[in-house]
Amino acid sequence: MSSNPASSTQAAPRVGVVMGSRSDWDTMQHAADRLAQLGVPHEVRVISAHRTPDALFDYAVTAQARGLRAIIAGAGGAAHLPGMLAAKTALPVLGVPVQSKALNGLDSLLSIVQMPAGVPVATFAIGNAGAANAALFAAALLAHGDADIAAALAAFRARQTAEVADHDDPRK
Ligand code: RP5
Repeated sequence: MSSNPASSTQAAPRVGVVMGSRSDWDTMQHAADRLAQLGVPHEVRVISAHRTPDALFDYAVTAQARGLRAIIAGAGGAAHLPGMLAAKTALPVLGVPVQSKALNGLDSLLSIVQMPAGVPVATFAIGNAGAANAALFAAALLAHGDADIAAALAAFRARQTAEVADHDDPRK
């Protein structure tokens, strides 16, 4: 497995990044970008729980056999995509509430986080931060069995720490 970001969408995908609409891409690109930076092979798809339910079921039931190890699912409003994926796969599903226009994403958050016991969805923050953190979490899941991803994750954390220390005077 290479940690070269350029190879992260060419190797067999280990993480699926799915979203309910193309309109979610502005948010979900933060997950895909972070996976690419960490060299995590991934794929990106638009799949809607409401508009393409059969495609959702097919994606979920074939995901593990295709080699995916986690699914990051973003949706907004009545955000059923992460929960329905979790209902049809044993893979970890990482839910990203997309910020909706009507309710600023509180609807998305509650739709994703309030799963019934027995069908878990790991739920992240609303919007860009949630998408980026879902990618970091997926990388952490994979890092246990992949030294390259573990090293990329450690390097990212070290850079992040150094950037804060290097700019610790907010007036400069
Ligand atoms: C959800 O409805 C999608 O995840 C999106 O956040 C929201 C609005 O979708 P569009 O009407 O922009 O396609 O299913």
